[in-house]
Amino acid sequence: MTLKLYFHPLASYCHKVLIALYEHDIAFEPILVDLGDEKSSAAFRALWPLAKFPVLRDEARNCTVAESTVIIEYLDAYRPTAAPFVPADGDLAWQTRMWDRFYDLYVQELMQKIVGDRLRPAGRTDPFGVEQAVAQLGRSYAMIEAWMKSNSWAMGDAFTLADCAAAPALFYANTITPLGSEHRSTRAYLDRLMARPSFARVLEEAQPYFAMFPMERKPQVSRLCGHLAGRRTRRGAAPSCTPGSLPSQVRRSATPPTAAAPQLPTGRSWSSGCGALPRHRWQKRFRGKALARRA
Ligand SMILES: N[C@@H](CCC(=O)N[C@@H](CS)C(=O)NCC(=O)O)C(=O)O
Repeated sequence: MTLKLYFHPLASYCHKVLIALYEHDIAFEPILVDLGDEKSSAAFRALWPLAKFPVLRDEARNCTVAESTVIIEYLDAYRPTAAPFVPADGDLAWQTRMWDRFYDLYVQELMQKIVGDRLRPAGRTDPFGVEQAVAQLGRSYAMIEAWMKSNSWAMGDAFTLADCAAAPALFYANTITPLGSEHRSTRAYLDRLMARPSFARVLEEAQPYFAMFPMERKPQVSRLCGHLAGRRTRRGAAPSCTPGSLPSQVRRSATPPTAAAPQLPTGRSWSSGCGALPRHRWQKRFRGKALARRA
């Protein structure tokens, strides 16, 4: 096993890469990073001082690859399959990268802005920034809705890098700013994503950690399926997202969660992004330089 993935099961950018790995059954060793644990955190910082996950380590090629999009492009290059995540055709390639950027920057980052505001110390929150993020998210939803009226996946018929980005971004965004009745096609798209075996498996593995999500509304794998119960996806399969109703091929291939949900001491919470960090540590991070950098 030469690939190691440093990740956290709750982290949305990690979900993006896990989807790609599970799509093509690429073997890897999962290494759960607990930023709240000195040893785990120090080992990760030694590898990637920015301490942002996911990070892929390819021992055979002696490469450390960071950034979810870059990791997926790396998999295309060094674990090639018949269905690359970025199509070979030049026009399809730039469009795929454009939608990948769209979902990262105009769905995922906005969602993280809204969630991250919850973690700021009293008096240091950014209500105007959150208001702007919610408004921008509404514009992004409208764009997705228009596109998804006539497409199965972000790039049409093929499942690409852009869908890997869209799945966790829409899943968490829908938790905090639910898609409405005017977003029927987007909801159906999210439903298709959640029914996709690769993402269903990621969600199943993330489920033990959902209680750590720092908003009143916790992520629920079944929520969208409930709304769409009985509907058929374009692929013909009825949505099945709850772990109990996972497609059989997922149940077969799903290894037990790489690590059982760690016994987290009380007070441990979600970090600025999505990793687990004890409450006192993320409070410290917002002081002094760290606060200036992040504000
Ligand atoms: N642009 C990066 C974003 C990575 C990122 O923000 N990761 C979050 C988890 S979803 C993280 O590491 N959070 C931990 C922290 O900020 O302390 C990517 O695409 O990989």
